[in-house]
Amino acid sequence: MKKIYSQIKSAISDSHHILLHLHPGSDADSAGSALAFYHYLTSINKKVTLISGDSNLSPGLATLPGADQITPQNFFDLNIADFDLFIILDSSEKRQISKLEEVVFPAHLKTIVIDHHASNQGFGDLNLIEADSPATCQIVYKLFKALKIKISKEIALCLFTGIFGDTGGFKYSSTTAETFSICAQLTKIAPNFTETLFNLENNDRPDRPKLLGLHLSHIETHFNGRIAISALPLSLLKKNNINPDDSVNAEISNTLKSVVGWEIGISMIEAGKDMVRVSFRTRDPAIFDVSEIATATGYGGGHKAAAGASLPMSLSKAKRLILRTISRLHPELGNI
Ligand SMILES: [Mn+2]
Repeated sequence: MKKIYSQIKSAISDSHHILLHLHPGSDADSAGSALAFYHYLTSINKKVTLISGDSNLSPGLATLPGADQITPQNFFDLNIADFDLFIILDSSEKRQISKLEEVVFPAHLKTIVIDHHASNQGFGDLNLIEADSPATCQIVYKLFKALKIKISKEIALCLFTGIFGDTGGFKYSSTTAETFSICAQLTKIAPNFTETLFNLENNDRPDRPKLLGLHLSHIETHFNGRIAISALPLSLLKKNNINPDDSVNAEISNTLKSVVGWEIGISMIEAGKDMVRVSFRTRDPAIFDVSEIATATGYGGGHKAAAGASLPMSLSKAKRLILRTISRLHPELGNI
C-alpha cells in the first residue's frame, strides 16, 4: 500500500474532530468527495463538521445524500481550536478554502490535501495529489479501496456524481477505462444514480435561462475571431433583475468553445464591486493551456482544458488583463 494512504489512515484514527469544507462555487466533485468522507467518518463514529464554505450549495447538489448535514458557514465562522484535523478536498490552494481573508492554519491543526489540480503545490501536512486523475472523487475511491473502507450506497452515489461532474459526463480527456471501471463498481452499489443525475441537471431557477440569454447576446471575438468572450456588467444584470450568480459561467465558456474556430471560450461576470468571476475553456488544451492563462493573471488556476479566476477589479480592467495575458503567452495569435 502507498505510504501516503497509511499516513492518512493514522491521521484520521488519531483525530477527534474533523473539518471538511466545500470550495467557493462548489461543484459535484467538491460536494461529492466531501460528502463521501462525511459518510465514511461518521460511520466510524468520528465527530465531523462539513461547512458549505464561501458559497451556498447549488440546488442540484443539495439532493446528494447527506447534503442536509452541511452547515452554512465559512472557514472564518469557525473556532478552529475545536478541530484537530482538516481534510481539504478538490482545492488547489488555500484560497479555495475561503477567499474572504487569508487562510492560516494554526500549529495544532493537522491538514490533509487530496486533489487532482495540476497547479496544487501540496500545501497540507499530508498531500495526496494526482494531477492525471479526472476527479478528486476518483482519488478518494482508490484511497477508500486501498484502506478497505466499505463503499456504502451513499458514498457510491456521492463519488459517482463527482466523477460524472468533473469528467463532463465522461467526455474530458482525463477520462480513462479506469474511470469507467470505477464507475461500473459505484453504479452497481448505487443503481439509482440516474435519479441523482436528473436532480443534478434539472434544478434551475428562472434566472438561469434569462442569464444564459444575456450571455449569448453579448458575445465578442478577439485575435481574428479565435477567442470568444461574453462579459456581463453588474449594471446589466440589475437592469434585467437577475442576481449576479456566476453559476452559468462554465456553461457559457463551454458553449463558446464548441464553435469551430473559437479556440478559447471565456465567460465573465461582474459579481460585485471589483469582483469579476471568469471561466475559461479551450478546444485544444495541448496548444492553449487555459490553466496557464488563468494562473498568469495572478488570480486563478485550474486544468489545461478548463480553468477559472476571480479578479478583484472592474470588468473593463479584468477584460484588458485577460486579453493582454493571452497576447503575451500566445504571440502567435496576433493583434488583440
Ligand atoms: Mn475537481
